[in-house]
Amino acid sequence: MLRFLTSGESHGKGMLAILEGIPAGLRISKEQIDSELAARQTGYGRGDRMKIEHDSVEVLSGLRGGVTIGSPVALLIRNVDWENWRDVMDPWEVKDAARKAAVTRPRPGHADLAGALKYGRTDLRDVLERASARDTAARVAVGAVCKAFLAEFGIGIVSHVVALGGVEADVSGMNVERIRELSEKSVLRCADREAERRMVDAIDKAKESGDSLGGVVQVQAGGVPVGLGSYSQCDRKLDGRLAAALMSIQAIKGVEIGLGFAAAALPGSEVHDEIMYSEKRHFHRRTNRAGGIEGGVSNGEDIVVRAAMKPIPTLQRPLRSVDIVTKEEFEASVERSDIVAVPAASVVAAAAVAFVLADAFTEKFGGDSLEETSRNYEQYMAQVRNR
Ligand code: EPS
Repeated sequence: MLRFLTSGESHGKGMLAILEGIPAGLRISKEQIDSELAARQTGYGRGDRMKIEHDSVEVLSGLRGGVTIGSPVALLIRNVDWENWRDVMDPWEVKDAARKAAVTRPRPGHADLAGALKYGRTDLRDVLERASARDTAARVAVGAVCKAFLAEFGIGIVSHVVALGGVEADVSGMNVERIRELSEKSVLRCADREAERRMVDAIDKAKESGDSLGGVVQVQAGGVPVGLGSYSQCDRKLDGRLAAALMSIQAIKGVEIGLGFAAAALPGSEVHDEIMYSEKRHFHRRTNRAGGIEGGVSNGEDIVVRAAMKPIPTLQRPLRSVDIVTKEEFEASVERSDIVAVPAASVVAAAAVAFVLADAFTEKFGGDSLEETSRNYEQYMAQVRNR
């Protein structure tokens, strides 16, 4: 079983992740992790911070010669912006001027107020630095290792933007490879060129009016064996674990699996997937409305999940708020911010899905070395094929 922790403040020295439980013997390249980190930084509508950062991983432990050795994998992404924030963020000494410039106006939609009350802080920076979506860089690094692990077993993950600012993409009739190819070339990680154009217009309009936009991302995982997760306990259900992982990404407000909310309005005959059998494809489904999961267990079809992201709460045209010291009404602080981070969220969502699948995979097949995991996997797959 896998677990990970992350640490780091947005303008501190860097973001750190420790991932434990990846079997020994997995080959990983720095380029694999860095290309995922770079993908997370792209996307039309991001703010100036992304011009400062060039995320790149430094591995502190767990690898020798590009191969995992079974010990915790520690992944560090340094914050370039730290140099500009030393006086404010130094762990030992914060300059007086920085103290005087304490943030006391909580921004609606952020963790600012609830966090300050919970942790007893008066400078909201103590809250917003950790609550920041900068942390998703660490989650993406973890996801990149998990993707490399899953790829050993033929599991591939693709993610893309399916809606932004109310504009919906149409990817019907496109296979996963086509979606991957088109979305990777898109400035919004969207496979529908026409929709992408209208999304860019919506972002330009939002920028002009000092507003921000949200959207929906979709993640699809192919090659997932039947039997990951379990119906036997609520905390082992694969759909519940995916939903928790996706909902924990900053600004995600809803998760759907397969038909999701649409299923609630349809008759059962249009929701469930009929079971078929052929020598070549073995047990399979005519449709995949369940999104590859039934009873909390993967059923061998592609896993399809979507996550809805709210518009970024930091607005250039700020909302009203109350100063936590003076209790006076103000317009919330204007911090430098993105207008849209939905394309980035699609990369983070894929990383979250990769972690959950890798966790469920190691839980099912065990193994301290890749060789042992592979042996267990092959035996199980042979057992399934013989049914
Ligand atoms: C974020 C605010 C912005 C974003 C940041 C998340 O950063 P800053 O306050 O430095 O301008 O750019 O995202 C990242 C730094 C990142 O790497 O994704 C926030 O408040 O959550």
